[in-house]
Amino acid sequence: MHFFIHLFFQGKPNWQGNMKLIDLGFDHWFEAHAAESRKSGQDIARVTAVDRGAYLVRNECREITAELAGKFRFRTESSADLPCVGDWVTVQYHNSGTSAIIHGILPRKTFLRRKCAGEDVDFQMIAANIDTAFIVLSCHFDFNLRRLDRYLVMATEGRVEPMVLLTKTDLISPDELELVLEAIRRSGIAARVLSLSNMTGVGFDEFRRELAPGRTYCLLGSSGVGKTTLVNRLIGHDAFDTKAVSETGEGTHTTARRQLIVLEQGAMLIDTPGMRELSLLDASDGVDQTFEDISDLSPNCRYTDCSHTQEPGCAVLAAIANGELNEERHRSYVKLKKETEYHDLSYFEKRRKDKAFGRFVKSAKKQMDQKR
Ligand SMILES: Nc1nc2c(ncn2[C@@H]2O[C@H](COP(=O)(O)OP(=O)(O)OP(=O)(O)O)[C@@H](O)[C@H]2O)c(=O)[nH]1
Ligand SMILES: [Mg+2]
Ligand SMILES: [Zn+2]
Repeated sequence: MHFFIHLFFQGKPNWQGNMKLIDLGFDHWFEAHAAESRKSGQDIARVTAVDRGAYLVRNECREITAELAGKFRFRTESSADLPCVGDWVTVQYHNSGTSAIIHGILPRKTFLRRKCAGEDVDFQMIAANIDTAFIVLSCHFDFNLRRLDRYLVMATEGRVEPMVLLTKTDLISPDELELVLEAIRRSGIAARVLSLSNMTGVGFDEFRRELAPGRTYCLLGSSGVGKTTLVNRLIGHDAFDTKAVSETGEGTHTTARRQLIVLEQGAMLIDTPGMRELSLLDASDGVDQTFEDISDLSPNCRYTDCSHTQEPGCAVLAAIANGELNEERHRSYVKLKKETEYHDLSYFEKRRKDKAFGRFVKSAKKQMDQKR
């Protein structure tokens, strides 16, 4: 319960009073899908926070606590089947509208998800129904093009527009910043890039102008890059905790949970805890779309199933040889493609086995019933 009191308090500065669902991002697309999902007596709300099975949802007039209906316990095969921050859900209100039961999740227009950390091969939902994801990198300690590729794939796979946001520009010289921007351009990354300093405020207004009313944004990136500092700057005071980091940015984790806030000018923003690892699952298409320069070449390869690693007549390898394609970028592509395909195999194999086991249990039960 403490968690919620905390959130209510933090939510106050952005309190908007009466809103419409459309102000929270509920557009025609969701409206059309709600017609199919909503049963009579149910309302629509948006999930603003999740904490170990407890939820906060927001509707036209307030933010309230919510619980999952019992059926979720039996009908979830993957954690991706549970509501996450940003989801639109069907709810039933109780206690004169001060609490809710979540009955269903509306289809997700876009999503951000990764493979959960560790051995387990399952999805971890990061957020749903995000319009633009800011991939936040500190140009001081954290800048790494290969890591950026991963985030770009995650966003692209989930149909979220990615934008790169370089922070802490006060810690490097303008020339060094120019080199960083140049490296991004040379690497073939097509996403837009913004840079700013939370300390001096340079670049902040340009960033703020990107945030449009009724749209939902998400801040992604390693711990310590300044995501929450940026949120506080937008709100205008220190509503959320931030913490100083070591030179390498390691060993810190200040933000503990994902949370959707509504900014004064009407944009919605989700801050997320820094990610230590970002592994991909079911993201093969996202890899191809992110590395469009490489997938555009592949029709010219001799073999249709060319992996672009060693095959004779490979147009991609030819482009590297004649300097048209960045070799590092190609290496990143091959690595990410292999990684997602490897995880996909074990994920779908496990699902297949689970299904087969389910069928076995069912038929065994039937036989027992018949014997009785
Ligand atoms: N010099 C400099 N320091 C910054 C800037 N932005 C943030 N910081 C500092 O970086 C530290 C980490 O900032 P946070 O906002 O907590 O980082 P975060 O990305 O939210 O980290 P997690 O919540 O752990 O994911 C704090 O000490 C901030 O004051 C910046 O633009 N320049
Ligand atoms: Mg934070
Ligand atoms: Zn090829």
